[in-house]
Amino acid sequence: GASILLDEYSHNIKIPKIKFTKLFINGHFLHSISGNTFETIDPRTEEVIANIAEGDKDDVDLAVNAARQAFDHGPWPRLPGSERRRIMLKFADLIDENVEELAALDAIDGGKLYKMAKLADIPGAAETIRYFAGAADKIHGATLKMSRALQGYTLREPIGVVGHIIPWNFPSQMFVMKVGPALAAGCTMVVKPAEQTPLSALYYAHLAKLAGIPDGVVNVVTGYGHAAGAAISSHMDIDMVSFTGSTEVGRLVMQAAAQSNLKPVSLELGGKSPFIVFDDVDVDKVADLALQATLYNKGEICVAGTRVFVQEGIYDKFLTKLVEKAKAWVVGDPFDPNVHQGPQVNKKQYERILSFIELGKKEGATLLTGGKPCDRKKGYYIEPTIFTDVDDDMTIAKEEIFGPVMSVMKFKTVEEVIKRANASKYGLATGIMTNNLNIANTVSRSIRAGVIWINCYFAFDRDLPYGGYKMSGFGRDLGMESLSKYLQVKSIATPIYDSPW
Ligand code: TXE
Repeated sequence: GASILLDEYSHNIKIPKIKFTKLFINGHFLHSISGNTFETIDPRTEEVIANIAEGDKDDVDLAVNAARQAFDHGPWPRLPGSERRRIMLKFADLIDENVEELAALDAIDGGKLYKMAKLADIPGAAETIRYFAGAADKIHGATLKMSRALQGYTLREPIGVVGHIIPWNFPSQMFVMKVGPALAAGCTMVVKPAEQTPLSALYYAHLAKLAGIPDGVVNVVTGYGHAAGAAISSHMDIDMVSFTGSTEVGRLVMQAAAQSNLKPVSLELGGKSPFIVFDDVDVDKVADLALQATLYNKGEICVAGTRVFVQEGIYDKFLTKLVEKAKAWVVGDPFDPNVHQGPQVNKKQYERILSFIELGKKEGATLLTGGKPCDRKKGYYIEPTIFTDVDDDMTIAKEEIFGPVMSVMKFKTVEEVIKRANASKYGLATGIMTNNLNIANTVSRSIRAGVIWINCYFAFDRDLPYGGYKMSGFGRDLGMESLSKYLQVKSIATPIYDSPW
């Protein structure tokens, strides 16, 4: 593995040598069959971190074959749930034991704040595995029919070999929120991490093996979407695909599933979530929250609340606060503990965001603050950017930018804002800021979105199911709800001949 150049902040933090760069198939790290590799880049420095095995269709076939064998003949789906739980709890402990190394991997690979990864992402990943470990021995069917003539019940069986295709914005969280419930259900799987952030997924594969998860149960094929990803979604021997990523690729995944073996898919896609501020709120506090809702994880989060609707009574005051706070927001090296925002994940995203900013200006929105790259020699850093005078039909108000860019709009009435908030092809999340219970109840029930946050934002909890309406996709991650997509329901009926009742 390559070693990482230390920068001015990293001297206190042990940046790990990259240990795992190959595909993980049937319990072994393997070169890709083609021998090809791709570079994973440090978005702080634009330098190569490591060369990673580039898996394609042949490697996916190998991995699916291993997962198939492990499902059809291996112990994992047949173990008592309590045994799967025990092994998963060990896996979670190993994640905790390696928190610093995993946090550093996500920070160099994706530009995530090291401090956040260490305090939230990685311990949260371990906790998500524990949550689903606790479910492993509580997967029950139901008793449905008890009559003199018929007795019936359902079994919930693992769906089989699962393909997980995941994005780069939360490499650790995405990995465990897909793998955790599938493991608990007794499935075997092939995971394709995003090509931008392959490092931690390979590390998790190594920890899964150490924990005692049998070979072939968790396979990781690194590589590009059009090759490895497409091979998963069109595979005849994969029983289900769980995808998180762009709406565009979600459509391709669904098409490939339809054209191959009609495997069910779950899609967690893009969003353009409204953040609605009514004029009874504490402006200072809510301006802080609004800024977080746009800028957290550099705006690379599908539930970002970037359509900020502000009621007219506090509009001017709110804008003043927003600008003040945006100016105090620190962009810089994600290993620096004082930094709020690191670099965007790669050059493509960085350029895409900047082109949206240009479009915003061209379409006539007013640039209140930010709007350009940060003044740094290297790295994909963009200033926190706020637009006002944004019309609902401008591109920046409609399309997911996936960067630190907020659009602020003014509104008058509850009815008006419900209508405008719902006027989107997406329906992922919504923030409602008000102390008026009636308004909070009315708006939360009127918005067509999968997640509603009242007087909070990004209030994630692994017990709360998570997913979209409309073109934000379907199916849910997290929560006990997410288990069901990895399970089949089988109805069993038997006649009763001599019932005394
Ligand atoms: O996503 P892709 P990209 C949105 C966000 C972002 C935009 C583009 O707006 O700016 O998407 O990002 C794999 N068959 N989100 O291009 O391509 C790919 O390798 C099968 C929102 O990075 O959708 C990766 O593993 N798989 C989102 C995964 O799909 C394919 C998070 C996601 O990448 C494939 C990320 C194909 N043909 C981006 N092509 C969210 N919902 O959080 C690519 N992939």
